Amino acid sequence: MSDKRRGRLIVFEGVEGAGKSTQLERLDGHLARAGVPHRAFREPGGTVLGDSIRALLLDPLSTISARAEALLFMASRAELVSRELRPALEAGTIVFLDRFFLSTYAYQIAGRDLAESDVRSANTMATHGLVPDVTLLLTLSADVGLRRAERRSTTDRIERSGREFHTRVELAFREFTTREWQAAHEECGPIVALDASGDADAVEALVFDAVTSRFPELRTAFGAAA
Ligand code: Z5A
Repeated sequence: MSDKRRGRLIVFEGVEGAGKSTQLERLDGHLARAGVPHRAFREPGGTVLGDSIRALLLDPLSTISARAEALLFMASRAELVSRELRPALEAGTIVFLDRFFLSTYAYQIAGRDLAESDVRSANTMATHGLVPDVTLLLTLSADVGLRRAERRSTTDRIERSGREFHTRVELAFREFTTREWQAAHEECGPIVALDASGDADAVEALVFDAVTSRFPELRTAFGAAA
């Protein structure tokens, strides 16, 4: 399909507790202080329908089969892409997104063992061909990430999927950083792996470098905000 986008889609990915929300908030703060128009969304969610789906998907009391789970993530995504992401990008806005379809590839294909071809086809329908300008993949072991996330008072349904599930997810994310995998999955766009094991300031420096080297126009914005 033709791509009329003029904005930038910057996606954060990684295991639970990798620091995606923390880094997204920091980037968001830099751009806000510099007066650069931007939007931030998270998956699942970001629309009225998506927020209802999010509540269902994360509720520890929900019983959801693997295929239904994958399709619910897709429904939330389709709504977000058509109602929010595409219009914002076509208006020239920078869009930050906390998780996108790499998460489905990690959690539903590797984690739940669904067929890759089925999930990829459904995802093509959900994204309608939207490719991120860059995905910042925060790499961290599932163990460390879960320990960080456990500091929260509650755990959601997916967090409760067991250690083996989360190890499969971690290994999948690791595979996504390889050139071979990326060459076979062009729909994912460029993926930049960033070591998320340091403290939040160290990770922020890596994010800053990755974003400003890819989008030099933002270096000025960061400079103006400093
Ligand atoms: N999911 C899926 O299965 N399929 C899909 O297609 C999609 C998602 C899109 C969404 O839950 C769940 O849905 C998620 C994947 C699945 N489940 N799992 N498991 P969510 O949106 O509620 O959760 P999340 O995306 O995993 O976010 P998170 O747990 O909040 O992780 P995070 O955003 O990467 O981390 P954080 O909130 O920034 O930080 C977590 C804690 O660590 C917090 O206390 C921070 O202060 C601390 N932190 C952050 N950075 C650091 C550093 N560098 N050092 C030490 N401590 C840190």
